[in-house]
Amino acid sequence: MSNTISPKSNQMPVGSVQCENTSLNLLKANDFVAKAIRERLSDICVINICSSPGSGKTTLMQETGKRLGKKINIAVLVGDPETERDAVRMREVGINALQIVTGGMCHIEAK
Ligand SMILES: Nc1nc2c(ncn2[C@@H]2O[C@H](COP(=O)(O)OP(=O)(O)OP(=O)(O)O)[C@@H](O)[C@H]2O)c(=O)[nH]1
Ligand SMILES: [Mg+2]
Repeated sequence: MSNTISPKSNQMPVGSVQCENTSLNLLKANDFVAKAIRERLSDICVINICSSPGSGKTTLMQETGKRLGKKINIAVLVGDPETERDAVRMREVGINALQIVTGGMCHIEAK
């Protein structure tokens, strides 16, 4: 975070230490929830696919579904800032998919 202040601002600079602590607390809370989820899913193979927008994640899952869908149970949780389009694309090849629409957020937290 920048420490620069606009000439017209009467705000104090934002200290980097405070920001780091805030981030750490948020991450700790996320880790706590994530651990509980991992324990509940301990008998399931869970794979996190994360990459740049448009890099082929949904296509990869569609092709995986076509090739392995009849041999193993596949379910997908898909996150997107808007729309259900990716879940629809996966359902089209027979994958059970649930879309998490974040409403603008570009990441998904454990809860
Ligand atoms: N040439 C080529 N195109 C690909 C490949 N994989 C995906 N595409 C194309 O790249 C575009 C984006 O693919 P998606 O699977 O929608 O990418 P995504 O990562 O799910 O995109 P977002 O959900 O928007 O982040 C589509 O037009 C795909 O057809 C590939 O291996 N080769
Ligand atoms: Mg996609």
